[in-house]
Amino acid sequence: MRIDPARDALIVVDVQRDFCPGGALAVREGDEIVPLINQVIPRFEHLFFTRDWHPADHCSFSPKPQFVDKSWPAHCVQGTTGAEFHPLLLLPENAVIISKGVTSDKEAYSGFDNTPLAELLKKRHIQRLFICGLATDYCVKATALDGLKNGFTVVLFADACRGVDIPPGTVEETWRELRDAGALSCSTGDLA
Ligand code: VGL
Ligand code: ZN
Repeated sequence: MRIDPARDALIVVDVQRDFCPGGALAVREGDEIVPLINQVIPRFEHLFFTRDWHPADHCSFSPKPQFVDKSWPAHCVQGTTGAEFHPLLLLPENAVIISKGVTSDKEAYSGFDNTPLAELLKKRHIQRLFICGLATDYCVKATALDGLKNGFTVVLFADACRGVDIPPGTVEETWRELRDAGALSCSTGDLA
């Protein structure tokens, strides 16, 4: 897989403390993807880091979160430690941070949902998106599907994604859905 730095963008989805082990909505092995992402970051000129950035009374929060019904423990509350990017994640100066889910009454899994992401990518004449991050079955999936809907070629760094996987099998099903929708996948080690 050869990167064209002028036409390719890297989108790192929600690699935040709350989605990593020890966090409020921890994804199993969520932190294991950080060194893999750090390895590919220098290959890209166009870098976008999405973050879940919820108000404290966000509509997805529940004191009895069920997960399967998309009710969650409070997570990634604006300005809190849990909302910070993983401390070891490289964040180059030229990276663009895309905040989503920023109003109480609206859920937003996709990095394109009520953000300037599509407009920024089009302004930069980006054609292909490389996507990785957390969680495979929610925000990575929604971002990848919206990328396809917006006309981009989408390639997932499969080894640099981890999912919630409740119930078990959800992540596997997600990969099928992404493939059926036209997304491609590769490994971070495949970059020439
Ligand atoms: C996410 C559940 C709730 C994600 C965000 O980043 O995939 N999942 N909020
Ligand atoms: Zn959220």
